[in-house]
Amino acid sequence: MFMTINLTKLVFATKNKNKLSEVKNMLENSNIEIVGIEGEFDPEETGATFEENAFIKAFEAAKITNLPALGDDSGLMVDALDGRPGVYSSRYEKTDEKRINKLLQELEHTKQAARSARFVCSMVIALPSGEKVFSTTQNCEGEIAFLPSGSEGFGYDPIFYLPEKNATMAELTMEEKNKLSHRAKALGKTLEWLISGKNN
Ligand code: ITT
Repeated sequence: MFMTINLTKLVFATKNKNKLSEVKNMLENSNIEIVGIEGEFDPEETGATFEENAFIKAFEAAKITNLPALGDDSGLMVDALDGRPGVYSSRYEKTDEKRINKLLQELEHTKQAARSARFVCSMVIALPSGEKVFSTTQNCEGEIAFLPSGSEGFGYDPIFYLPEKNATMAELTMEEKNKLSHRAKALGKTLEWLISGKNN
């Protein structure tokens, strides 16, 4: 007998309120409901890749809530730093401001042509049983600016420059960011999979 899994309601396995608002905004006109996770949620991110960490978060949230869960692990990979901070993006320093300042300092002597970088987002759907039913990893290409600019978004957005927009990610509205970001692309693939019905 096949078991049909209800994948129209998912719990989002994050403590990051900005990620939650972006995903909720993108799902506004869909029939997929996403709910935040209540209380303490801080599983140890021991994975070596974004995908492994997204699974760790999704499985933990699915176990706690007994609902299918969506995990998002994301970060910034800078070519001149051989891909750092990468999976350590949130552990690179203690606050967004310190993370930005440290990164700008590390790139102090790096010319514009060598400042290419990408935001990466892995999304994984896990079930309370521990089964990983979906995963995708998507990128958004850009450059590290010389100075922070803009006050929208979060994290590294003020120093992530998008040449085609002539703006940093933090100078875009949430709607604009949600058309091109790593998270928007990953959620797009996730939705395609959810809607295609391959999940039942
Ligand atoms: P959860 O683990 O609870 O989801 P978190 O903020 O710790 O929350 P990550 O472990 O995935 O999330 O770390 C992501 C890091 O990359 C963190 O420092 C973010 O600020 C940064 N980041 C991720 N997406 C970003 C985005 O869209 N814009 C700017 N910075 C981003």
